[in-house]
Amino acid sequence: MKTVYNATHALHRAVHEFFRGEKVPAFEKPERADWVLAAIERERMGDVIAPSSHDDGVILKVHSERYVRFLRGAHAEYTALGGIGDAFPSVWPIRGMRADVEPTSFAARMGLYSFDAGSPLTSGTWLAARAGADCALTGAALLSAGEARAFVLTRPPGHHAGRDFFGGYCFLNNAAIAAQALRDAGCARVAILDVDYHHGNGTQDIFYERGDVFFASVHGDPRTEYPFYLGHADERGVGAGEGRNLNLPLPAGADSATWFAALDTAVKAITAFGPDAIIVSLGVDTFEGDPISHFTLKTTDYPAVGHAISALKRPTLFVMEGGYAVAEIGDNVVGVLRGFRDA
Ligand code: Q9C
Ligand code: ZN
Repeated sequence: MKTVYNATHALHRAVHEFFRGEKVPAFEKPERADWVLAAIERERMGDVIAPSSHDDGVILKVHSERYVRFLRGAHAEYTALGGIGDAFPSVWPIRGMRADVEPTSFAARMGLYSFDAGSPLTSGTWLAARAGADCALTGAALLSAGEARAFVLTRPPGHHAGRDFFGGYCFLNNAAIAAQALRDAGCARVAILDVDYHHGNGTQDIFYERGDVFFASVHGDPRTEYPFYLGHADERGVGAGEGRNLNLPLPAGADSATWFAALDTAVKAITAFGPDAIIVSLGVDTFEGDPISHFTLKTTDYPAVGHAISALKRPTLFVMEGGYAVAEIGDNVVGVLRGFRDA
């Protein structure tokens, strides 16, 4: 299985985030990808390749033009205004306020295009995220060229980024970009299976009204878990997308058997949809030792995740999302990929 690796990921290196009233070292850090790459090489999972360059065409089908324009120049704009270090939003257009008028103020645009204050925007965020989109597009091209599987190893992650907002450490939605590329390359139906601990609200947002991309997610119940305001079981899609969105929220603390039963439900629903290709939003923050999440999977459980996904019997692109237990992240990710490959 080839790995498309974003070698420029470390350009995105947030210093702090806010946690329980304190500034703490950012959880989403470069070491995450370094450790996954080390495990890929140690376990001889296959060639590690660089992405090829793609224009913005597919990106602009899943993200709005004004959002992409903002993101590309945001940190330089912040610095020119005297901003120091990483940029954070501080004001948001909540219900009843105007999101259609793009303000001139930089602070106001930071809030317009984000939904939390936990995703520092750094000097290298755009370059790293844009290279990640190239990795997603390269991964999709591998599947279109006949590969049965591939892995996109990038950060920052993507599944919380919606059509015109960032948050949850995510800026460009790599899984959504890959799904759109596969559609454009001739797949009539694509399914996205999101196994990250957190609901993939951005991916759901992008495809909620579309019938051609099925989104299924197993995640912590948003009543208590981030991203809180989306991910409930009654969100089933609208219009052409009706019935094409499946949320399987589980209580924080859910055990492995419960989690695997939900995964099985998602796999059955995707099988019924009949996709031509699968994108897996692969977060391993379901791990028992994850510092910000509350499921209880063990390292020895991860091969069974890959095995369960292989039952879909479709070309499959794994895209790196969350997972913050750095010492174990490599074994957990490679476990999934090995379980899939050896099925
Ligand atoms: N300060 C992904 O896993 N903050 N994003 C949680 C810790 C948001 C996670 C509280 C977590 C986002 C891709
Ligand atoms: Zn997550």
